[in-house]
Order: sequence, then structure tokens, then C-alpha cells
Amino acid sequence: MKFKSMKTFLSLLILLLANAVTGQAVVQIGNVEATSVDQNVIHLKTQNAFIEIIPYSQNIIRFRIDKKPLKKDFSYAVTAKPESIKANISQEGNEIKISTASINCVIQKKPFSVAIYTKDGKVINEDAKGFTTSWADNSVTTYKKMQNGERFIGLGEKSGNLDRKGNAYTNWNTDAAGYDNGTDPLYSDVPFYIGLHDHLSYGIFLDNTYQTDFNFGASNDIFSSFGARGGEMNYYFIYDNSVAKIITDYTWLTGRMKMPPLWSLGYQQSKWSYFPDTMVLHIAHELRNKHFPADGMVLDIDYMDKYQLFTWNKKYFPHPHVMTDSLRKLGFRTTVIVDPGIKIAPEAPAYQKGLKEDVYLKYPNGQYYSGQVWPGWCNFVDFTSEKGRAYWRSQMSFFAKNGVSGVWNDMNEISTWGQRTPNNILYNYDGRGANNLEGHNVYALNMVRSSYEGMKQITGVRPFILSRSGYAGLQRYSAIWTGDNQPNDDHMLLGVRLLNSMGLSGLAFTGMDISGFLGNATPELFTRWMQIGAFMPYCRNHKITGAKPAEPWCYGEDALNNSRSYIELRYHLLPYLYSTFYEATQDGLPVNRSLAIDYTFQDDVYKEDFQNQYLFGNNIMVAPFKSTDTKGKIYLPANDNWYDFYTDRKFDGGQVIDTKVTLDRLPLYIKAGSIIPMQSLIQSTADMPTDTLVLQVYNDNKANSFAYYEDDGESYRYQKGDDYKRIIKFNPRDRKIEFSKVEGAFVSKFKYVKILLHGFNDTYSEQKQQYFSALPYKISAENKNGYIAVKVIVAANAENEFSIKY
Ligand code: NBV
Repeated sequence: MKFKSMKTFLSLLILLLANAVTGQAVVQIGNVEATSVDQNVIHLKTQNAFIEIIPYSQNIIRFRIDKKPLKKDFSYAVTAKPESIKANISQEGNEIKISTASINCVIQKKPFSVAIYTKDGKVINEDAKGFTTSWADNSVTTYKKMQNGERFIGLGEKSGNLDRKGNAYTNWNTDAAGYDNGTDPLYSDVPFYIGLHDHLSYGIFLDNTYQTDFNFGASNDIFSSFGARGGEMNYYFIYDNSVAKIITDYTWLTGRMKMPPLWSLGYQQSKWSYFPDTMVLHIAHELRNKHFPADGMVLDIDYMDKYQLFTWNKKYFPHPHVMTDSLRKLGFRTTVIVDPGIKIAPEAPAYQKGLKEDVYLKYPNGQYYSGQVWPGWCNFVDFTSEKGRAYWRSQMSFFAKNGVSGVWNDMNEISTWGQRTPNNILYNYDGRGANNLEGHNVYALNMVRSSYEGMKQITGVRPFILSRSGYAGLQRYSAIWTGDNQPNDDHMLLGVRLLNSMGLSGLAFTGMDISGFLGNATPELFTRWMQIGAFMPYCRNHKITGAKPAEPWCYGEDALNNSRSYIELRYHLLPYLYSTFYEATQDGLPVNRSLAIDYTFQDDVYKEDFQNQYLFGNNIMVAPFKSTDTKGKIYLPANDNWYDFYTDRKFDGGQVIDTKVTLDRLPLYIKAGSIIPMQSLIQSTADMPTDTLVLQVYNDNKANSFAYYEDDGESYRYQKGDDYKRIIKFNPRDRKIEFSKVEGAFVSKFKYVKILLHGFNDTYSEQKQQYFSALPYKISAENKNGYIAVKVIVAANAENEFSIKY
């Protein structure tokens, strides 16, 4: 429907006058007065609002609501266009019905309110009676009825419990150094959560870059609500039949990560700061001398000349390229920190270029916004303008030409001394113009977008980008870490929950500073944190300046040995981890998976004792404990069975077990039926493992499969088919391990596959090994530590499908 402009104008005027006259403190959305449908989009005019309802896919409906006529559509987060589906739209009396293949949405007209049902009539989500959507001044809020037993999970980097029921949160990207379990907001925001009740799950993504507020029944038991302090109510309702599918739908909307460079999955050594260059090389050598596998050295702010961006401190780093080359020869890649503030130094070429290209944020009177950070007074690139991003992209050549492979984006909330960026800063907002209230939350997203695109363009290979702050969609460009955490056990476990929550919110590549940034850890805490760190997507040990040395050998022999064996395990698991990252690029599922993803309606998952447990990929369950714990309880989720990783003892799922906790072991459980690909130990991903891929297969009576993935680990050729994909199936019914035909042109680095069978001993005697028949492949079998090992000699590209009978 097109509103005639005069009519629109008049209704708006009447509305404004009415509110002014009655002095209404809260403006309700009111009754629907006009309805029309234009190419699958439903346009409504209520007494007080303009509405568009857009069926986005069979599972997603978008709602746009504003007091003013809706502006031209724009989003930094959403990259998907509505699918061309045919929704069924009908009107009867006071109701408008929109049905897609998976949901029925019913709009009441008096007053406007929304209810969404499954196809068999169960309520998934509905506006709270008498509340629906309303405005308090410029803040808009939508109120949803609190369903019986409803839980809420996700919402990105939020402290607190896995189940967010009873709490309220706000999104305003903040430098929250030293935050605690109750601190809110933190560094980044993803205004997307998942609601769960009655075996139904749905997602709500509020795409609004103003400060947004979420209330999951805090001080009330009538509603959950979400809202923004400006702009339009713009939310996507997602329904699907599992949490995993909702994450896939959400990342369909906001994009998925690209394959990371393989080296970025190795261990990274960081400190504020390693200098001079000889120190950086010394640490790298020490890691090698101590046989501590590692792939990255990270340079913090002291590599710069007086913290001035795009400079090197000539005294400490006279020949940066020589240093990065030497590191590369040792199997290390270099990551450097960048801050968004560029020192006001008229003589500095990078600053001058920024002036010339007019890239800095300004006040309305044209004066540059300046704030104080490390280098003193700085101007800040407006990353929401194309020219700002172009400037930054070209500046990335400064790093690329010096052999840097990773760019770590710090302080990008924006954080300045004094913390607050003034509200009257103007952002270009890609030509639309915005003040700080609207621009602040997407500053970091656009910064890392430019870092990513610049490094990619200049080097032609996959860059590693790390960010502290961000907004929905960050996963397209960058990994994220949880900022300045504290060196204590509670913080370590809080960090685990933060990563799990970010994983529920589309961010697959996450990490936290191992051992706690803000001070010294005990050897025990260091050990436990390193072990958990081995099971985090981004594995970096980082420490504040002034703290005691924190490299793995600084906490004594036991700590060194107990942490090294877990980093070694991570390197053994790289084929598994890399394939898991591939899954993230395909369906958006995170690497660290809260148990709420697969075991959504099992109450134990949300109990305080168990809420930190997670799956690393699809098959390995990690049970994090404090460094001081000597015993504990572990929940083994129902619907699956579990193997103790260390003993191969099999447990039925659906029970709580008691466990002894010691510092040499991080409790790990393998899902029965799993196939876990592993490789020989290497000290860096620059080294080649041996030519045998080991498949650890854990017996079960349920079939299972693993999507194995390989590519060259650094280029974008995989996007053109130069990759290696093969589905490996465990088929207990036919007693077979089945290998699908290889897809892709890449030649695997493994020539042989060796299969280790766990939990088969009771059923299959040694004699029965003669049934392993996979001719023309040659098989040899050995008995080792209670599991059967089968070596299958497979030519590197035995491309066709084959199976091995056991
Ligand atoms: O660049 C110094 C630090 C860095 O080590 C840390 O990881 C960031 O979160 N950076 C914050 C600035 C510190 C401000 C006190």
C-alpha cells in the first residue's frame, strides 16, 4: 500500500499533536486502520505506527514498526535478502493470517498484536496481552508473553547464567576491563536470543544499532521484552525445530565465517608487550626448545613508536620484516595490535593521509572529534563511511609488507580515556548519517570489516582478524576475545559461559585470555586454564604488562607438562578442529557448543553445576572444573552414550556421575558413535604431520557420520573447489566404516587411514578381525591398550567410495 504523502503527513501530525496534548508517557501502537499487501509484504497503518511484515523465509518473519513512515531499508548485520517464498496471506474480521510452510502468524488488529503458531496450532510466541509494542519517548519496546517454563539463552557476550530467565541486559559496547559475573554491558553486542518452552524453540534478532534492552522476566513474570532507545522496532522472528537449526537460520541472515588460516588454530603466545624483536624471537625459540607446540607470536602496543599507529618503534624493531621472516622460519606467524585512534600528528604520513581523505569522525560543526588514548590526543576513522574503510584497507599494506599475518583490533568500542564518546559525534553510516547513539555499536564491526578486507585484498591469503568489540554479523570478518578478564577460577568458568553464549549467537571463532589478563595466576589455575584453552576456538595466552612472566614454563615443571600435553592433544586434533570450523562456515554452528544446543530440553543442562559443560565440535564433551576442585559431578546428557576419554569406559547418558578431579586431567567425554580424525604430533601447522590420518571410532548401536574437510589452510582456492570433502560413516548395523566419494580437487596430505576402534572388544574378538575386508586395500591389525587398531592402507586419493567391514 502506498500512503499518499499528504495523508501520511496529516496522520503523523495528528499523532504528534495527540501525544503532545494528552502528554502520554507511553504511546501504544493502537488499532490497525489500514492494511495492504504488496508483493508478499504486508503494510499496516495503526493509530500510532507504520508497520511492515515481511515473510523472509519459510522459518523467518521480519517485523518493522515505527512511529514515522519507515525509512529505506538498511542493515550492517543482515546480508540475506528475503527468499521468494509464497506466503499465504488472508484477512478475516479482526485477523490477518500469514502462513508459510513452517509457521502460522496471526495478527490481531484491535489492537495490533502478533502471535506465532506451529502448523499444528501450538503457540510459539505471542505479544503480551495489553502490552504489544509501545514507545516511551524515543525508546521502543515489544513485550512478549512469558510462556510456562520459558528459558532464554544466547544474547552474545553476556555474563551470568546459561539460562537468562529473570535477568535484564543492555547492549552498549563498553570497555569493561576487570568485569565480573554480573557486569553488563561488556565489549560486544549481538541482540539475538533463543527462547525455549514446551519443546519449542525460536529466535529473536533485534536489528537495531542503538542501545538495546532485553528483559527476560526481570522483576516481572508476565513478559519478556526487547527494545531500543531509538530507531525502529526491527526484529526477525525465527522458528525452527532445533536450536542448531535456529543458529543456522540466524547465520543465514547475518552471514557466516570464512575458513580461518590453519595457523590461527594453533597455540598463540601473547603479552603486553614482547619487545624488542630479540625478545620476541627468544620466546619463540623457547617454545620450540621446550617442545611446546605453537603457531603465533602476538605483538601488543609497544611495537609502535610512542603508540602511534602505522609505525614501528625503530629502536626495538629496526627490521620488522627480518623478525617476521625469522619467526616464519621457526613456524610462527605474527599478529599485531591496532587501535582505532590515530595520533593527531600533522607530520605523520598516516595521519596526514587520513586528513586528506577526510576520514575522521566529526562534530556537527565540522570539527574533528578527538579523544585521548595511548598516543595522546587522537582522531578516529569513521569506519561507517566507505572512504574511511578504503583508507583503512589501504593502510593494511603497512602490516602486510612487514610480513604480519594477523591484525588484532583493540579498544574499538570506542574506548578512550574517560570512556564516553559524545552523543553529538556524526557517523556517515553509509550515507544515511547517524549520531553516536546510532553509530557507536557498529563502529567495531566496520573496523574489523576494513581490516579483514584490506588484509585479504593486499595479501591474497586468509588473514587472521581478532576483535574486542562488535555487533551481529562480526563472524563474517573476525574472531573475538572476551577482553580484560581476571586471573581467578570463577572468571575462567565465566569465560567458558561467555564463549558458549557467543557460540549460540553466531560467533564461532572465540577465545579468552588464558590464565586471566589482569594479574598473576597460580600454577594450578594456569594449568587448568591452558587445558580448557586447548578446547577453545582461539587459543591464546595473554597477560597484562607488569604481571609476572606468564609463558608456559614460568609456573614450574608440573604446570608446563600438564598444559603442554593438552596443547599437544589440540595439535593431534587439528583435522577434527579444522573440519569443525568448516562446519561453521557452512551452517554457522559454533566450535564450542553449549549443551543447550543438542540437549535443549534436559533440565540438568541449565543447573549451576553443569551449565559450563560444552561440546568441542560435535563429539568431545568438556567438563571444566576449577583449579581448586578435587572432586565434582558431571552430567552425561541423555539420548547419547559417553566414553571416558582416558579409560574408554562407557557410560549410559542421562545420568550424573561423580568424578575425581586432578590437575593432570581435564575431564573429557566422547559421544558414543563418534568418528574423530587425528594426526601425528607437530610443533607448528607449518610442519607436515605423518602421512597417516587416524580415525578414532567409538562404538555405539546408533549410526553416525563425520564430515571430514581439508584444504591448503591458507588460500581462498577452497572457494573454487580446491578442497577435500568426504563423509565418513559409522554403520553399526552393517558393521562398516563407510567412506563417501571425495568431493573437491584438493589432494589430501594423508596417504593412509588408520582406524582405532574403541569399545568394540566385548563384541568382537580378535578372531573376528578377519572380517575386516576392504580389498583392494591392505589391512593390518594390532591390539593396543584395549582397543583394536586397524591400519588401512589407502592410496592418498582413493577417491571413490569404499567401506571397511569390521
Ligand atoms: O594494548 C594493551 C591492552 C591489551 O593488552 C588488552 O588485551 C586489551 O584488552 N589493551 C586492552 C589496552 C589496555 C588499556 C588499559
